[in-house]
Amino acid sequence: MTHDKIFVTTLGLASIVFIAWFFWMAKKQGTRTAVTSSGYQEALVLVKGGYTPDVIVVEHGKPVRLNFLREESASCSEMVVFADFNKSAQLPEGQTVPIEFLPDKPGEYEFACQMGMFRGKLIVE
Ligand SMILES: [Cu+2]
Repeated sequence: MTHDKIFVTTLGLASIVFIAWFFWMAKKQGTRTAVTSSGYQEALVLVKGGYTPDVIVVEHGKPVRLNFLREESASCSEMVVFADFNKSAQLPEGQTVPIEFLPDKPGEYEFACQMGMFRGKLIVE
């Protein structure tokens, strides 16, 4: 192999490793909420064929507000349920619906549509 070929091969391998690492990390870490001026840990969750983001990271002991925006008409996603927090809400299409609760214990909590087909995870640290 010439030096050029070695260089190109190395670069190609490096970018594959980087892309794999990037998506793996992004999936693992989830989306951290931002603390807004209202004192809530807030995040916008898009509802369209699933939840985006589907892994949300918050800190325990601080109130959380997740703003769900449903951008589809499929009946599957018309409700979101946080069973562990006894919270659920109807999600009319095109409207932002806030869900507020106080996560007081660290852990991992699932949220889902009423049939459990769409799933997301809340990680409380
Ligand atoms: Cu569903």
